[in-house]
Amino acid sequence: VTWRFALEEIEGSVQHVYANELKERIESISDGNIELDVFPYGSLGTSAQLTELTQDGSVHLAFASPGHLADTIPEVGVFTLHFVLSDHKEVNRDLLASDQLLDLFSAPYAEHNMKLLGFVPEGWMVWTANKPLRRPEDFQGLKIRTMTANLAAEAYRAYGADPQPTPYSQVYSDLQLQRIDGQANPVFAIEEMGFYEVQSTMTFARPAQFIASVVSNREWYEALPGEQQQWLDDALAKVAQQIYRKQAELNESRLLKITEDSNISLVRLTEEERERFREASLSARDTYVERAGDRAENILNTMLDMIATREQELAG
Ligand code: 6CS
Repeated sequence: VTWRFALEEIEGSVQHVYANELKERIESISDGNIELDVFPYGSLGTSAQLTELTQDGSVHLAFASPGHLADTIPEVGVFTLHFVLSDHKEVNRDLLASDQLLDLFSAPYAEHNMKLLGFVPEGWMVWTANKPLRRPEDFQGLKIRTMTANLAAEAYRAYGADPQPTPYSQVYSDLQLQRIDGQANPVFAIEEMGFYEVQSTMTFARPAQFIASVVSNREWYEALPGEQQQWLDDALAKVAQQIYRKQAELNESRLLKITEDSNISLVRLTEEERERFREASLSARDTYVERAGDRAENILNTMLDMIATREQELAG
């Protein structure tokens, strides 16, 4: 049999590394009886189209980014909000790997015919533009590209920006043609998509991590023979551990490449500067709760509690 796995990123990306690790494990444990075909971004359509292909079973496994998926599953919009995650690596890692978090989202995904298999952190979002973005005021009127879901725009609307929802594949040309002024993505993506070639400044504010969800078609997953489902679950758990380290390495090495290849300026915000963004970001939480409803409110509050509890444990 063949399992089809669709990515929202190109070859060499974090998602591609993840998919190749999964492929190796599945093909080896099944003695080659299962073949895992990986489709990098560009082969099957936009992120929103990949989600549709997963829902109708044309692809079995896929990545789905909250910033695109929130039009279908508003609850995942929580990952587009700023300053929700901790400044402590361990806290975020434990949160994203926890069954408690997966459980919170399993019903919303299942209602849309998807089985949520895991969350994959891919690194801090870094802002690029043709100027430094040190204060919320610097976003005033800025045409910042956001992922395509309505909710994804709200974090930037809170800073006074003029968000431009845009599919991933169109970002480079829109920057080049100056139809947009800036965008946000982890470092590895800024490098492999070439965004640094058409922007003057990278601003490091650590507002949010880029977090992707790994999903499968629900009926496909449920109909898998028991042994195959176990293989998949085991392989996913192992790859989840590997990818955490790999994404950190990739983000580091790609930053070196960017600075070697270009004269882009790197701006790192101070804690005081970050604090002003944090305050300005809070109104977007209200918008999220208003639009996404009670279940979303519970998700946000539970996440904030989990983070605070873990931070206290670490401090004490
Ligand atoms: O910005 C985006 O749309 C995309 N960014 C990354 C790093 N992965 C997939 C996502 O669709």
